[in-house]
Amino acid sequence: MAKEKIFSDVGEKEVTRAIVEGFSKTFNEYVDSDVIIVGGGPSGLMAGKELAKSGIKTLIIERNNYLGGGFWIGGYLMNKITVRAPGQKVLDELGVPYEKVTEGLYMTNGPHACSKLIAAACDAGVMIINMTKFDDIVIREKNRVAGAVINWTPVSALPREITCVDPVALESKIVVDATGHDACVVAKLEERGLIKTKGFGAMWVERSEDLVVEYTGEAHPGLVVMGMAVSTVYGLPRMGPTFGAMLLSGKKGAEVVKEKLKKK
Ligand code: 48H
Repeated sequence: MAKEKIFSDVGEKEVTRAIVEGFSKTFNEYVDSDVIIVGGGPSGLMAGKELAKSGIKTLIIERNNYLGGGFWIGGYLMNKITVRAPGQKVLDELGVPYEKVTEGLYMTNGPHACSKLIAAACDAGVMIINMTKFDDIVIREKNRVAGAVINWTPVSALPREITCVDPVALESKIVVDATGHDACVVAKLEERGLIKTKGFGAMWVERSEDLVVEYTGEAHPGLVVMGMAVSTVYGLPRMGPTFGAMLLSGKKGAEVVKEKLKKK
């Protein structure tokens, strides 16, 4: 007697069509978004979650095939994530278990914290495109940032002689630079003499985290900066392997974006 089949009769062509059509539909819809967040690290994911939760059409573009940036492995190749108070309140919100190390310092496991944050952003309705590298800015009247020029990461990674492939552009009301130390979006404004960045300063955790949250905001019309990119833009001290400011900067950045969208 023939064994009963476990799986359906769906073949390769249906699988391929599902992927191509599904991606095209999403991509087509998000060619025009309210907000494009460049960078899917802790600050970008946090902001994306908050924005999408408020019904704002939010797209995260991430150059890697994974999300989370530096949030998987906190520091020194040891996957413990620390947050200084009040960062643990965000861990509570995300349902991430943690331990108290000492008064004002909390510790959790990177994979657990990062996967919960990614899931929260996805649950809130953020659209995510991976393996997509931010390449340049779209500029409109009065040098307002109005979108992102992107290309597939493998195309950007190969020498020009063998990948002479033009990028495409996405439009949005606001662009967010959440690309970490390199502040890649701001760098494109700087290349054109539209902004001057200072580069992040030496480590001084007690100062750094408050300042990063304080300076999170619009760095140029249409461009909001959050996370470690804030330190790079304003020359603030770095904080080392602790993430409270990244999470709170993402939250504050989302509030700034919401205010900007109200005025548009
Ligand atoms: C698409 C890009 C591009 C690009 C980069 O580095 P991240 O984790 O950034 P933050 O700011 O959310 O968090 C910083 C934190 O991880 C950290 O490094 C800390 C606290 N350091 C302290 C210190 O003293 O050093 O994530 C940025 C994300 C990554 O996933 C990148 O792959 C992505 O942005 N990205 N995506 N196009 N051109 N550049």
